[in-house]
Amino acid sequence: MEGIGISVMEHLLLSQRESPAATGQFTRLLTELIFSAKIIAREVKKAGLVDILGLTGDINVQGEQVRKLDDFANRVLIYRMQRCGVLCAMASEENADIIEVPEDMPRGSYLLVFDPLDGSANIDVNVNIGTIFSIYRKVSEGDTVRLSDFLRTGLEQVAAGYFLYGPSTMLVYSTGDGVSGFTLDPSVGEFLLSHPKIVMPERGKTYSVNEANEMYWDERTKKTVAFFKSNQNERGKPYRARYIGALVADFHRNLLEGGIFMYPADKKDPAKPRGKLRILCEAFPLAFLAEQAGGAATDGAMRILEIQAKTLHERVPLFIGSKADVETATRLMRQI
Ligand code: AFP
Repeated sequence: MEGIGISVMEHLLLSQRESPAATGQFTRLLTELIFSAKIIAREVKKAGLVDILGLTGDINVQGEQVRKLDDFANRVLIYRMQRCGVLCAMASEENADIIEVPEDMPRGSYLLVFDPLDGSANIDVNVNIGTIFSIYRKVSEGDTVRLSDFLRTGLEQVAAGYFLYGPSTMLVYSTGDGVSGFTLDPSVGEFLLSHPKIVMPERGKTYSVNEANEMYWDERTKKTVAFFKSNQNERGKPYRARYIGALVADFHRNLLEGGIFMYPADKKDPAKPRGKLRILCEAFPLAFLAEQAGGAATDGAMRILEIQAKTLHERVPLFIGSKADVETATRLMRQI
């Protein structure tokens, strides 16, 4: 019926019915995640009107200044998700260690990894930000949750997605059967299916990279970025540069319109060349979505999803987006 879309709940229940082994636990998890995101979206919308902008004065595990909204989003997610009854532990970009669901609360077998507010440096200037999440099943035996339960390959994700707080609030997620996008209808407070079966264009027209880092790049990286600057896309036009500085927003644009996002390794710390983005809470979930939408993601040499995470806050170089563009970048990065 016109004007009444498919709600995310209806979508979830339909998928649940299609998999006979489903117990409803995953639906419960996502329902609580959606509720948390609605609370975060409500607060984001008030930014500028209430005292939620600026810094808390703390430094997080990444060595970055914590912003008030970052801290708020992190606390909402931990508080709500601990109570959903189907998780045994979580890992947040903001917390040094894993967060176990307390023993006096109902526990399940799922694990949740999240970046509570990606792109949080954009908060104070009213530019898009988002919450990225990734879901796994516990693999170790017994009740104790081990660090090894989180140190997996991206291929083991059960689901991944993000909430984007922009002009409209969106949920984009995949359970391994394609990617669906939902837009929050604020008048009824429901996410409605707005982007069914998202397919990333094979080649894009946009490249996104922080070119101010060029002085820290090696020759291969400089050549790879130069390729996108000087070459033509499939429409015979030069690629255009777009960089928001919030991975989730840059990724979302490229997911819908095609293109490549690059955050290569750099030598800002000359002793330790490395990428900036976190493998567990940024690279794995977005690589999962990219592949599910027909795109690709590598670290410049290897498929992101095949990498074995070694630490909770490990960082990785990232080349992600339209398949042909990522293949080109990976080929150029492999050349000596
Ligand atoms: P924050 O979540 O700390 O703002 O970091 C954002 C981010 O991890 C990612 O979303 C951006 O793409 C990237 O950093 C931007 O980094 P640069 O400012 O170094 O370009």
